[in-house]
Amino acid sequence: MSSADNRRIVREGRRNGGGKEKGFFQKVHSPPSPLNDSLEGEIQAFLIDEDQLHTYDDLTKVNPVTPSTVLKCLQARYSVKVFYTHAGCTLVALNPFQPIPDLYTLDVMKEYHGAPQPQEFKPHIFIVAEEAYRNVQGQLEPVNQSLVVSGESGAGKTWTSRCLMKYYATVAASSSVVKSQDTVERIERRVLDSNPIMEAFGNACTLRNNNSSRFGKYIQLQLDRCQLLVGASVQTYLLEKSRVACQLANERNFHIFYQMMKMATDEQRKEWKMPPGQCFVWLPNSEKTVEEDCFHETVEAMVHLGINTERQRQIFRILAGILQLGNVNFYSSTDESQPCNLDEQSKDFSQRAAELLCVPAEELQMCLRVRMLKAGKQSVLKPCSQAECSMRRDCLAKVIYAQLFDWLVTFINNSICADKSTWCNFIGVLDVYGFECFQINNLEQLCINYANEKLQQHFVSHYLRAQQEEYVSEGLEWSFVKYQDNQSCLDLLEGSPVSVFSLLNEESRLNRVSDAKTLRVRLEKELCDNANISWDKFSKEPHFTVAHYAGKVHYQIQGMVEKNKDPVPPELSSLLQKSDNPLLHQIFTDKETENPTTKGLSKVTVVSKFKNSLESLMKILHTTTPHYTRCIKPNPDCKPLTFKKEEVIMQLEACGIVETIHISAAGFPIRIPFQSFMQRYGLIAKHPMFKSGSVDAQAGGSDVLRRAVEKLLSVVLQHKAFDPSHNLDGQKPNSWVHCGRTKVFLTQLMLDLLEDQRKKILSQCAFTIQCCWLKHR
Ligand code: AD9
Ligand code: MG
Repeated sequence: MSSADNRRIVREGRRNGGGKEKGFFQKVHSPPSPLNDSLEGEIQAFLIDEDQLHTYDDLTKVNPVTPSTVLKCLQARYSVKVFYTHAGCTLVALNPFQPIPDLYTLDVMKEYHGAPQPQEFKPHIFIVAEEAYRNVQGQLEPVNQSLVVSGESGAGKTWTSRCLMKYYATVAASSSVVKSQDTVERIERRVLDSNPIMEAFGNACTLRNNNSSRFGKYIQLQLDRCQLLVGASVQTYLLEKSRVACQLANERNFHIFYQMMKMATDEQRKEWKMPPGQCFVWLPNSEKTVEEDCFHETVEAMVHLGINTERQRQIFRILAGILQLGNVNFYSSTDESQPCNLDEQSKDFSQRAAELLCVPAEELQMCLRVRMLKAGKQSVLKPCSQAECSMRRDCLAKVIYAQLFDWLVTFINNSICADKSTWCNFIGVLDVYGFECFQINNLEQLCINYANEKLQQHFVSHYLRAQQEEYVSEGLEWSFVKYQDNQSCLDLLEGSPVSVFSLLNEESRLNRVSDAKTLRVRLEKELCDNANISWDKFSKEPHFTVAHYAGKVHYQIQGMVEKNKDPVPPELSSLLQKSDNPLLHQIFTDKETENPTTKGLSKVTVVSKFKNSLESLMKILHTTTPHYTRCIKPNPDCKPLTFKKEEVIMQLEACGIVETIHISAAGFPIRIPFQSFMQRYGLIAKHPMFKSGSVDAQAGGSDVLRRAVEKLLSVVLQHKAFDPSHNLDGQKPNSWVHCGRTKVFLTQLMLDLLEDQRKKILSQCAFTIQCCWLKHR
């Protein structure tokens, strides 16, 4: 347990709903039923009233807790348009796939924010938001919070993240304004406006989701001493830049290109060299209309963030230049010593690309077709094959786009980040790409699924394992609830000394023409002991299969090493540095200055960079109090209000929701170290009501402290906290509270009781002081 954990009351989750419902609060030690049980059969044996299923707002109240009973309950709620349900420490959010009026209005926000006990309201993402917000102040010391939103592609993570940001921008709105060259904006406006920009540049229409995030994002909302929002910072993870130059059938490029194409004025079209009717190879499926094709919203957000008109012009010219590049084709020359040819059309497109990117046209054509080889001090020019030319063209587009995206993120950060002296705590919102399993998966999916494994591990280790291990180490009677640990999958992917990543990196560093078969053989030979990897012996393509926590994924090996090296030919970098487009010039010059040794050719592999950035993220997450929201996609076709049992149960199973419910239902969500407990509640012991009690609030030494805590608790419980209206429902007090070796473990109900009492005593004291003061005046 980290030291941060010892400083605070650890709210492992929301209130333990099971504790309130008579007859439902019980320790459930039986392991969850296997998935392949007959669903209908189990549902027959359901012990709770089926007509009332939709009223169960916490799955810990369901009895028995099995995948099928949980499923049935969620389905009943979905059918009456109830989309949020608590599952102990986790909030389950079902995607309605249609706007729900009145669910996220300003009034609803105010209601949850203003409520003394928002947990008593209907489950909602705003409860999670509010709990994190109140937790920042903590009962002892302020603690940073993280809202971890997970789920598969299209489940609703980005939507949920936006709701959370809107909530804080509303309830924590400060009056601070930020100025930049041309604009003065309120900070909340700017923070919210970072979304449409990042989504325009980083999201795309995929087979799973019309607005799929193709990058990961962790946004820290910075709060000042008064808990007002004074700024934010964004960290992004691995943009899927390959999409710029290659889109799967029925998928699209990033939204921003379609926004430009569809919404440009005649004047802009002229400037961007996009005559009406012009087809661009890199803009497939442009006839498809999605809500996100909203150019003016992107431009408006740019203005609010302080991107002035000239900068916008530079950005759009770069993007238009990329599109022109995609229409350039190469044809092998009959004479191998000569560079590939361009037909007339391709010459035109490369000419336009050069004009838009503000680089010399001749030089651009040369860089795409001829490679410079260094032999000692001499340089030799070597014509590239047709395939190599296409690769260089794609590489140029990808590197420009990725650098432009990074520049935008840096700009956004400069525009919204508060000065360190003005904020003291943060609430982080994590929205990463969901688990992906396509017919063909490559390095991109390997990284995305690895990120999801890391998050699942964070959840498992923070909640499922840590909570149970702590019960045992603190001497509580506890039977372990089994859960699926994904450590061996992570060992396979990132472990040492040998793992998929280490072998991939070794192959990438060896400067030889990458051979998929060699990597395939090495993986099989060196990782055969790990049960999470397998191979289909009859497959023609070299591949490997990983058993992820969320399912098996087949990864194609062809091209993986090259993608991992992600080389940028130095000729291309130097060409871009010469650009007369000030933005392009700046981003490539800055890049070179940052990393002078690599001379434009990044030596750090993609997986190493990604692994490092995820490790930093995990470190941050471990220092914060996490709140988990599991988004569920109720059907694969994104159809409104359609609930497919098979689809949902797979997701519930994959994220271990049943185990979570078992542990939450039987556990004590709040733990407080003895010392902190006495500091906060010791004053209750001094109340005249406890005349007989000689509890020493300042007691020291762990045994003495423990006895003091026990005594305090027993008197509080004996007096039912002085208030006969506190109905204990005949429950034994020890189902509310347990003293461990170093900490007190409480249900939410017990904490509420203590808090009520403390408040009463404090107000009595204030009243007495006021009376004395008036008397002596
Ligand atoms: V991915 O991993 O980025 O591909 P997400 O982020 O999980 O995915 P997203 O938030 O983009 O999914 O949600 C997909 C679509 O579902 C949205 O575009 C909305 O049309 C729809 N959605 C999601 N949540 C809600 C909601 N609470 N109410 C209404 C919703 N519609
Ligand atoms: Mg998303």
